[in-house]
Amino acid sequence: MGQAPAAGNGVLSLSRERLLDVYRNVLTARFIDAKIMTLLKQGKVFFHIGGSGHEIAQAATALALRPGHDWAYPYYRDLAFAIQFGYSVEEVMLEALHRKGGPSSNGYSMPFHYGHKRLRIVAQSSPTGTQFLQAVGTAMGAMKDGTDEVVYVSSGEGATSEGEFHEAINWAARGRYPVIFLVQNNKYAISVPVADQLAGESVYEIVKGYKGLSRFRVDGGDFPAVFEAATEAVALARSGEGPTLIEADTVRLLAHSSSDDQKKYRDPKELEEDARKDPIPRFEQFLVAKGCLDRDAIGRIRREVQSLVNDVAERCELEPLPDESEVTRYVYAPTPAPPPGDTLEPEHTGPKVVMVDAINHALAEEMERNPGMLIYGEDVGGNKGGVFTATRGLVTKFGKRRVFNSPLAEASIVGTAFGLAVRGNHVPVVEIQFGDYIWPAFMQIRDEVAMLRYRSYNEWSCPMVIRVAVGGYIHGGLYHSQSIDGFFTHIPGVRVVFPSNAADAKGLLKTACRQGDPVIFCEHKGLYRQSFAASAEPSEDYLLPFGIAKVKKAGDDITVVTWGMLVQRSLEAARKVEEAHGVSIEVIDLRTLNPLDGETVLRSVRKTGKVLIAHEDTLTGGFGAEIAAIIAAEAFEHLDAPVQRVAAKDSPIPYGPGLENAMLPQESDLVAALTRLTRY
Ligand SMILES: Cc1ncc(C[n+]2csc(CCOP(=O)(O)OP(=O)(O)O)c2C)c(N)n1
Ligand SMILES: [Mg+2]
Repeated sequence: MGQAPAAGNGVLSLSRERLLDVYRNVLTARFIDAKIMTLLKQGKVFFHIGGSGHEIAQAATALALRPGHDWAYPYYRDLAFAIQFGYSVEEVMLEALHRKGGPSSNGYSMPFHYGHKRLRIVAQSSPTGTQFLQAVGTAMGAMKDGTDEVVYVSSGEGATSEGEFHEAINWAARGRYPVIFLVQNNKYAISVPVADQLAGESVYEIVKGYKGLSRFRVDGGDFPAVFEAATEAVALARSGEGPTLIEADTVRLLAHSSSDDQKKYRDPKELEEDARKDPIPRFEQFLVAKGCLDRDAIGRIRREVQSLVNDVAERCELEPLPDESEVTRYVYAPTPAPPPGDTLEPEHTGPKVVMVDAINHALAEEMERNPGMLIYGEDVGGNKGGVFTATRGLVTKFGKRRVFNSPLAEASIVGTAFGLAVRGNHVPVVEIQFGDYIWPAFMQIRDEVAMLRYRSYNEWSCPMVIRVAVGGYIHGGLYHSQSIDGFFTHIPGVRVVFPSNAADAKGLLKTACRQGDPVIFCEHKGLYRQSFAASAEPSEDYLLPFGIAKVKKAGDDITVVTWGMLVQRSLEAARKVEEAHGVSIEVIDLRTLNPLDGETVLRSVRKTGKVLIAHEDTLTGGFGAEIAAIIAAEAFEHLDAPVQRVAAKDSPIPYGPGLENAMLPQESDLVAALTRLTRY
């Protein structure tokens, strides 16, 4: 561990052919940068972000890895890494020209967001820093699976200011996971100089307190130095010695991207200085000194690579563009599991079970069935079984390899789950202790988990279940009571499930564990041990498909559409209004919000002509607004009264019981709204 490892042995072992191959690859990356900037000027490409100046740091690290065996999370500036790892010029060009057939995305993602299933490059996104935790998750899976795979993840120095970077270093060092963090310090994050970015201007210094993390700081233009550091890091990772951070000092020879002009904020002298440090001429000198190249060979290879890049670009311009009719094709798995079909619901005959125990049993049954399923979260790995005991006994039954504690970090929980899920043999079922604290994970859910399938044109997917304890009526105050359904139903790519009773919770959770897609599984804390939410326990083979609402009570005059805690309150209110006004009220429990069973809602509204939508989440922007809009668009002619909504007031949830009751929707609010509807 140190500023740079002892030089020599690794590089000496490299054959002339391998060194020349690296030379061709770094030249390829450099010429692609130039070519794409030309295509941009011609209006054929819309975005470029180049790696010029970073090539040696990237290629030397890639050379130490085994493509297709090891995994990679390269960042947008990693063109030379991608090429050294196995990306072809054609594949880069197809993506730059947003054509069909690129390995990362088929034209759905921006260029330079690398992804390649065969090479195990996980399709990348744009947020700076989300990749770190994902890489840790993939490495965690590598260790759990007993492999010697190593995971590469990279970024610039700016991205290491993101909290997730530090969470990832902590998690990787704590578990000694085989991750190589390559931080390419080019001294700028767009226009922000490193002095404004990092305490001490070096991430190598910043991370020195993490026990279990090895560290190197290298000159990123010095091929032997980077290769030695990377080789050492790979050896440590493969032999179970844990993660390494390599900080490589680089120069950014181009503007940040095609949307930037660095002359606006960088001194010409500094730019000249950087140009003098260009790592490619330096590498040429190194190869000449080693006797691998002479001046003629340099000229010849440069001409060959240049014409290859030009020829491939010309060919790729003729390739077809993606089919616009497919624009929403891979938001979700082509076939959900289990496929929706028979809606027959058996009479459950097991002994009565409360909801939290039904959830516990569903988890145990699915763990038994799927050896790739893993359960983790805060307080999950001990005898407590999470703060609500939903996971109690599972660690004893399935062991610490499969049921374990996470650090207290929600982005870490979801980010690592992403990294586990992409391996293809694991289904992480993670717990977020309170919905109120899911927000650190929001970036991972919104920008990563929900989008992976879409952005990679179905090449990668992210099957996972995020179990979240939600809801109020428990004197939990502002931060232990929130409903989150309004936020998460707004996200294409994640399913949102919200059971109201034990039997549904069991059947839906078992289905969630077998979905190919990510699922937000909302568990209402107030229902966990409620006697009215207890049910006869469904048998082990019972699966409740998503998207099938339940008519809890048939009726002809008014429809109530509801879910979660308000199902029971709606049934009570309906009975009272039926008695008082001689009407008949139908109550529908949606059970899953995404997918939404719009058919059952519309069929009922067309029959009754009046509808009340009731939910616990706040009114404005709540999912009820969406249902009201669907009814207005699809069943307007059948309506005899304005669509009514009962929801929480647009306010935080206060602590004092009287205040809490005043804020959250009560049975009396439902009775009042239903009574209003009887008058039309
Ligand atoms: C979370 C997030 N915030 C802001 C951005 C916009 N952005 C893209 S790159 C970048 C600078 C990154 O700098 P650095 O990590 O040093 O990498 P470099 O581009 O210098 O290689 C910023 C601010 C983003 N993509 N994601
Ligand atoms: Mg930078």
